[in-house]
Amino acid sequence: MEKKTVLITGASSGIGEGCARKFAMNGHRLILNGRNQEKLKAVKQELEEKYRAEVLLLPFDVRNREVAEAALSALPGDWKEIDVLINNAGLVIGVDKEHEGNLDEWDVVIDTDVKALLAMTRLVVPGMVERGRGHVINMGSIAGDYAYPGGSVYCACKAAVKALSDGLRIDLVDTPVRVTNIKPGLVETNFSVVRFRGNKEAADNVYKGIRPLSGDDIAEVVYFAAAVPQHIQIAEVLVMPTNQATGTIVSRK
Ligand code: 8X3
Repeated sequence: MEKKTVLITGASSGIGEGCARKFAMNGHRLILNGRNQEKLKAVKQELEEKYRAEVLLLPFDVRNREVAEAALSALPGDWKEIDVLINNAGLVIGVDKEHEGNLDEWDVVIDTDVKALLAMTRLVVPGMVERGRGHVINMGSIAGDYAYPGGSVYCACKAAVKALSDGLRIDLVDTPVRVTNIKPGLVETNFSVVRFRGNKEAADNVYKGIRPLSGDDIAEVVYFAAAVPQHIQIAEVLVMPTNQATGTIVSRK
């Protein structure tokens, strides 16, 4: 694949960081977004030192639409010409029942997982259409395929990511711009720590007795989708550990 400019949201850890590493080691240049400036700087330093990658940091909260717009329009020169947008930033807070949870926390989840993904798409894709090249890779989830206990709002958000991906693919059908929805199952990242509001033990239990995927594993799939020849559009990929069968059926030894 020729050198691409790749914007990754939520790139300071987990799947986003894995994607940053995979694209960097293959010679692409990166625009890394995230809220944690210190972590982003550490990722940038690693990628520059190990892979001599060109890395630009765009630290902002994706929920802040004005800041996102200003940051993107202030990108220098041809850095504005984003070839691959990886809408990865996402989270869930809590495992509460739909009729019992905290609406303010769910606002944060919906604003990040759905509205910010849509805003980034709205800001970046017109340029792709104009230039006649581009690829939007959304981080969906197995959670978007069907709801599971304790996951109502998160599952709804990831179902929305699937619909937004399918809708965008329809809207772009007469352009060369591709749209991919990646749907991971169990991936061991900070995601579960946030889900369990910082309870590391509860988070660790999610991955007990099973070898979960890593952010780097998902990055392999993301990279594959980006690297296949232009006439191939990987529309969706559901990827989970070998000992996971569905969102709720997991074999633990
Ligand atoms: C997160 C994966 O298995 O917690 O998107 O739904 S899971």
